[in-house]
Amino acid sequence: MSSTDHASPFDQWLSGDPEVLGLLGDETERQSTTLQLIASENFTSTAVLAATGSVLTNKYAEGYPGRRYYGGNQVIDEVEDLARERLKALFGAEHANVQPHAGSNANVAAYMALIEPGDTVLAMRLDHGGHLTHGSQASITSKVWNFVSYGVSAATGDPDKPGEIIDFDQVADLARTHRPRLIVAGSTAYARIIDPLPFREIADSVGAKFLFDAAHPAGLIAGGAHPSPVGVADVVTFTTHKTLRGPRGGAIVCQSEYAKAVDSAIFPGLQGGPLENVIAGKAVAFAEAARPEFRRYAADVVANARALADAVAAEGIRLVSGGTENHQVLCDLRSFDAELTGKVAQEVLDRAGITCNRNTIPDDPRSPFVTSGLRLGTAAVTTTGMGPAEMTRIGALIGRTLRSRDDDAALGIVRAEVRELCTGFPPYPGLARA
Ligand code: DSN
Repeated sequence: MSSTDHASPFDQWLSGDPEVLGLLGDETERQSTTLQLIASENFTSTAVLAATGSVLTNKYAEGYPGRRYYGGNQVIDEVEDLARERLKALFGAEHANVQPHAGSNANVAAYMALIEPGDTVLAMRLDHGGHLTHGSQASITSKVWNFVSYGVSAATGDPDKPGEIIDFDQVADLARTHRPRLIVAGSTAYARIIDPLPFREIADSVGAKFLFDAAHPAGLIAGGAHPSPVGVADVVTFTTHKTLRGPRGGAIVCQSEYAKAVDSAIFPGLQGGPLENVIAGKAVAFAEAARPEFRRYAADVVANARALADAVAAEGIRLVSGGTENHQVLCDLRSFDAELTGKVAQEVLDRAGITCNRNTIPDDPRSPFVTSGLRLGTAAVTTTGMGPAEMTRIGALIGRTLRSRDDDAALGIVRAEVRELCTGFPPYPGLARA
């Protein structure tokens, strides 16, 4: 990234709306001067920003390329076809749907395509790392389908075999007992590789279909750092904005036999007009993820997560599952300070310019609003060019912040150090305030 600061086209185009322009400037400043450690976030390229902020937002395009319900979609068809072809090539998939507005929509559409209302689904427990759409009581999914949940094994306290990994014996037992029509792999807070093969074997043993929700590791899969579930699972859903580094949205790839059902589930089943500007941004991101340098990026994300995990562990914070194999570091704060909740830790880190989110940890005694854990992620900081040395420094800053949580002066010093660290790694030099 160049280091020249200049006014962006956005400044000019928004000059008639100083309120929104000001807020965009504030958020650019926040993203540039604080550490973005939310595991589900990233910095897109400026090419993705340009496509997402384009005239394609003006077009109604209900339907699919060649089968639209509105006129004037000749160019839009080419945009969506380009995105679909790039996505199929990226993952070696038979069919792609790039219209899901979000990962949640993609998951609900996959359920609609694969099973009937009332059918039983076996998916990961929310408090062990599963997603809301994996059957949480708060989600529509639990009202339409009958969810049974598997979790991770118990923590052992043994550093060589720490536990807290997916318990495939439990998955197999639950599958035999409940005979699900669908088994879901994938998580939102789990720091380990999820191997699709044992899930496939268990699904086959009970005649279930298999959905892999790759929302978090999609970029690691595209970059060759994690095994691909494509061709193993019947359907793979994911988000495009986490490790894949595209615009905010979802996508689905599947085997040809499910293509029609998946497409019908998204439109007209679940959504109306697709966001073709976002689909253009997805096309750009899929091409970027196919480049050799994205393989380096995916490997660096994982190496940085390991370095960050080591650094926070050195501060006395216990790592759920004993470490990490992906972009996430899941911290159990009770070892650091039994009184410190995830909520308080998130708030105090925010004050110091370190942005992350509180998270439940397996069998968390506290509520999901309070929690005993923190989830950290390295996808965004790796995009800015930070490496293991910066991760070590960030781990130490986190420790200092949490120890100094009642000391405003000490927090101010950390905040200044964070700002200085970020100055060397600007995510959008061209968008910096003049
Ligand atoms: N909320 C997203 C995350 O942070 O992982 C998942 O939807």
